[in-house]
Amino acid sequence: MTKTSFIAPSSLRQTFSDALSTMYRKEVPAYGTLLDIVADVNAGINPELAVDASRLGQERHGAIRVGTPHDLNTLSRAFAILGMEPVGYYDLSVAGLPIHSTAFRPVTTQALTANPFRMFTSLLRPELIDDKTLRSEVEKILSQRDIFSPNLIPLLDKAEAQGGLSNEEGEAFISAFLETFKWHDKAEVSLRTYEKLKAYHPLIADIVGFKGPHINHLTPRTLDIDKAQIAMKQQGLEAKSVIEGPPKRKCPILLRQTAFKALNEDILFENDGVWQSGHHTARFGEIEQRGAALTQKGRALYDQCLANKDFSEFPDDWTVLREQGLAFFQKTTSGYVPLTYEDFLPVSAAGIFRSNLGEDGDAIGLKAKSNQSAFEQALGRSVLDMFALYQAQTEVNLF
Ligand code: OOG
Ligand code: NI
Repeated sequence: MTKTSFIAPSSLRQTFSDALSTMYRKEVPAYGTLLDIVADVNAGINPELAVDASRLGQERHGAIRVGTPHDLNTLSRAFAILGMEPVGYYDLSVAGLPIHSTAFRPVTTQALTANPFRMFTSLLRPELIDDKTLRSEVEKILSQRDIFSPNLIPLLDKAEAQGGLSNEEGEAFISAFLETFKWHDKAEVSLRTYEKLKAYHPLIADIVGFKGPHINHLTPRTLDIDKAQIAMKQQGLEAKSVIEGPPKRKCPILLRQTAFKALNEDILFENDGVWQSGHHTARFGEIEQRGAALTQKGRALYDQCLANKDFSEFPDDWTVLREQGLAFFQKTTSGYVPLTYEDFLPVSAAGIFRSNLGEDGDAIGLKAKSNQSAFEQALGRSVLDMFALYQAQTEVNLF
């Protein structure tokens, strides 16, 4: 087969993102309501206000949590086929959560414009479980579980060996990969084991207790999160009271997010052939408003403002932001436009995790350090530096 007959990674990513959205809409009807609210709000706003309007309707991010280095490594290989690379290292142990994360996403302006789908992906750090008995139980359960469809691996090997996939192979790859993200209403562990995991931390029950890393939210991008949040409440979705990230501004920067509370869902647990019913809380709804990507200088100022809970020092004018080197801009025929922030914010992510793990999702006292090298070893490669990627984007002229 010649190289030209391979389906483009961006096209596979688009198909995957659409398929995941369709699946999640069926699984969580409130997600459909959220999409409608966001579409209405966006339609009522001048899209020129968007940092990048062309991609709006199809823009989503999802999140999953996996248990083993092998799982993360396979995900990294599979996302690469969709043109998604791991960007950034997020240490959630500082927030008392026994995980560390990255975001898989497209990295060039061209690929981002084609489809900007991203996946926030977290890996459990069992070494942070200080109860040794529980830790070995967790490791045993995880070692017996395969989160990937048997159809996926041969296609993945083939894609890597031949440098791409044909249309038909691409379709088979996507449907096999989609399996990994499905919801399972039957747990893989007994109710007793589930309760034990949950008592230690609900995040561990979520990662370890099921057949796979069900997608826990899929987030559309809105142009006005304040309006969308009001509409969420009007539609009876229990939105959180605070919006994570920077305050409302004339020139949006980074990322503002809000979520509705996770659903409490019915689950069946098996114990020696006897089924018991119980519940699990994992899936929630989230919306986000994306603004400009900040330079390292801009990010340092943002972090300082966040720590002081005072953003008055942060300029709110595009020209000033550009002249002071606080945000990234791209040159177009109509002048300079800010680059969209494509990544996540660890403080917001920690807040989102906490509010969606229910009342027991609080921090546990972790004597942890970040461990990017262990994460990268699991991943099988290093994560990319977001600032270098934004810099590279600014060097591409859009005309
Ligand atoms: C991921 C939470 C992080 C975001 O938007 O910051 C996230 C999770 O709950 O698994 O999605
Ligand atoms: Ni999210």
